[in-house]
Amino acid sequence: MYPLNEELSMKNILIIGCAGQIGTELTMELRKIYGNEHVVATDLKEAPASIMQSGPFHQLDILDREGIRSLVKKYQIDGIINLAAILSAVGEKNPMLAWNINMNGLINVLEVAREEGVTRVLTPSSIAAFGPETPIENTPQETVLKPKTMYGITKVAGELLGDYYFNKYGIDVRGLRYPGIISHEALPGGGTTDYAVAIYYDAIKYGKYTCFVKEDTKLPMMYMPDCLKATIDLFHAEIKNLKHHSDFNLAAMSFTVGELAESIKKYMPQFEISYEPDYRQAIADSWPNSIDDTSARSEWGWKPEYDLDKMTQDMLHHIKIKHQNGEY
Ligand code: NAD
Ligand code: AKB
Repeated sequence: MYPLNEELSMKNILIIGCAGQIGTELTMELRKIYGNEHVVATDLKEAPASIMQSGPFHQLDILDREGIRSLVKKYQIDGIINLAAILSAVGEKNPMLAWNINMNGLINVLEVAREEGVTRVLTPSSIAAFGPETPIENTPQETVLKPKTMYGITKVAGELLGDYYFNKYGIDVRGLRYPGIISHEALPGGGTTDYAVAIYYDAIKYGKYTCFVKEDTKLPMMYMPDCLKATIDLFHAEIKNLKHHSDFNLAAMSFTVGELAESIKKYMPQFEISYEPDYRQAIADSWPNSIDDTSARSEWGWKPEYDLDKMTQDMLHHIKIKHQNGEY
């Protein structure tokens, strides 16, 4: 699935934040590629059984720099993927928590990488790095970065830090500005784009959904298989081809909530949607409608596979099985 050039791959990878929406699936994909013992999974909380039973797992607080260091030494880690973060909606409820985890956590990762000779670090950014002054359609790679959320502020600072550690210390730090990620394996962790996941769960369980942003709210989104592919492909891209490092724009599809509901209605004609916008509307309104990801395409060959209807069919299929199995 992911052709791997020996020279581009790491030997032992540490994943921090493995139990979240992305980590739950990325950890297992990387274990398929590297072998279970070579992917060390960590999170503040316990991870799903699939992760804890298939390879090394440690409970680790990203704020514990010596804890990170001791795992890096123990497992001879040469690549770190940092997924621990407080996302936009939870971050606006508790901005100091978002600052602490997202910034002090990242600095711990980068400092351990520098001091212990870790070769490569991947730490995601987000469309939250953009703000209302950013061009809203086809947002360029190089553009205004004036986010209005604490989460977005930490993402911009994280991109700058990644490039700083690359230029000053030669650590190969890489990152992508993920759009909203949609998946059916693990629930999202408190972001603004969570409605695009919740809508499928409620469609199957109740046949209806009340959305916390308005019908015409349009955001860039991506289905998890494309997110995994992008992350793994960038992690293994040849460095000589990279002009960017920590801040790749990344796109797959963009749709309004109304269009998302119409897509579900194609397969569930009885589905109903209503709208009760809350504080997350302002966050969504500050983010772009669509993203220009030309740099990702030209520097490391990025190309998405899923569009809205293809994703909807797959999401409904998997969530229906979960519901039938009594999993939610
Ligand atoms: P998530 O909230 O689902 O998972 C984050 C994980 O970090 C959780 O398992 C949590 O337990 C863990 N964590 C929190 N505090 C920690 C701490 N102190 N120490 C160790 N672990 C801790 O997030 P996600 O959606 O998997 O996001 C992963 C990364 O991708 C984040 O950097 C996020 O900003 C970025 N991102 C995600 C999306 C998306 O739509 N999911 C979009 C853009 C960017
Ligand atoms: C959020 O909504 O906070 C995340 C993101 C786009 O970064 N899903």
